[in-house]
Amino acid sequence: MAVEPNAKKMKTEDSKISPEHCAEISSFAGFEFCRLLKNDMRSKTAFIHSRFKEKDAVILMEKTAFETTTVQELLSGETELVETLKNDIYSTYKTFPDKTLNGMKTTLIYPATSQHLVKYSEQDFYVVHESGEDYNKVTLSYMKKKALSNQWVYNILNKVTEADRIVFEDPDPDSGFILLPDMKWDRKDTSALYLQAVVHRRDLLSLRDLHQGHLPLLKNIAKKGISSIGEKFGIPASKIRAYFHYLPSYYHLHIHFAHIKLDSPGFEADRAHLLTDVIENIEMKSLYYKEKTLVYKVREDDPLYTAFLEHGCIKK
Ligand code: G7M
Repeated sequence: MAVEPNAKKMKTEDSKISPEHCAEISSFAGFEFCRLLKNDMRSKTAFIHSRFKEKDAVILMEKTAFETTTVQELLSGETELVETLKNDIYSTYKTFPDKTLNGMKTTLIYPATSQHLVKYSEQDFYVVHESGEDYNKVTLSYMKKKALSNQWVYNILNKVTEADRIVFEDPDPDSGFILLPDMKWDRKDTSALYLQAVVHRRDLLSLRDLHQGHLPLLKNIAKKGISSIGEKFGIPASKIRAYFHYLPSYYHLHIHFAHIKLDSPGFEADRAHLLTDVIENIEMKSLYYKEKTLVYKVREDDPLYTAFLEHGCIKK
């Protein structure tokens, strides 16, 4: 794993890199297979529980989309074809291109916590109708107790990691943010562009915390996020959707910016809230997101599901 050269010099509590992340990993030597957590046929991703140096790891291996620039190279004598069917003018083949044209994307989470193992396992989901009161009584304490670490967010904000990937920054402590590629984007195909704007301020956990006092922040992100995507990638506002997730996976306010062509993960009706809608809703009613019943799905093995069940928010 590559680490920023000055990473180890950073001393502040919220800008550290764990020692495990300082090691370069260039193969799976030493990784032990534990079990397949999930095999997602749609995204062609395998989620694997592994052990490395006596600690848990989660590995996401994803078959990636073709690159327009290298497709031509596939049609060469180096590409081996093994016939699997032939009928009249139709035939199918297992295809084995050169390894440089056949890479997969791997995401490694190491050391992984039990929450990561839960997050990436196959599970049943249930629909929750979370009122403002449910949020205060149930969700908020869950967020505080069970939150995944925001360390990676603070590393970005402190320029400890991913500094070379920043697309745009407004450093203002109240209305500023950093716009950078989401870890899910390979940064090659701009029609699959997927960025996120991470706000500098640290007091906002999610959409639920927003009110009219945050309109300058939201409008600033909407305006500068879109204009910097136009300048850097030549993509117009009409091709971009900007949205929050509710619930998000990390409780530090961030907004997703995705190309309209991207079949974005988490763009379902029970997860995505468009930035423009959020701005308008707050303009009409400052406490809109404090009071609104928000509908989303929770996993059966998530402690939030049990908490909601006990609180009577889930109809079985
Ligand atoms: O669901 P939620 O709105 O919380 O989305 C969080 C997003 O953060 C996901 O789309 C992740 O792919 C992205 N993400 C997670 N991590 C740990 C990182 C990271 O270390 N760097 C970047 N650039 N994105 C990340």
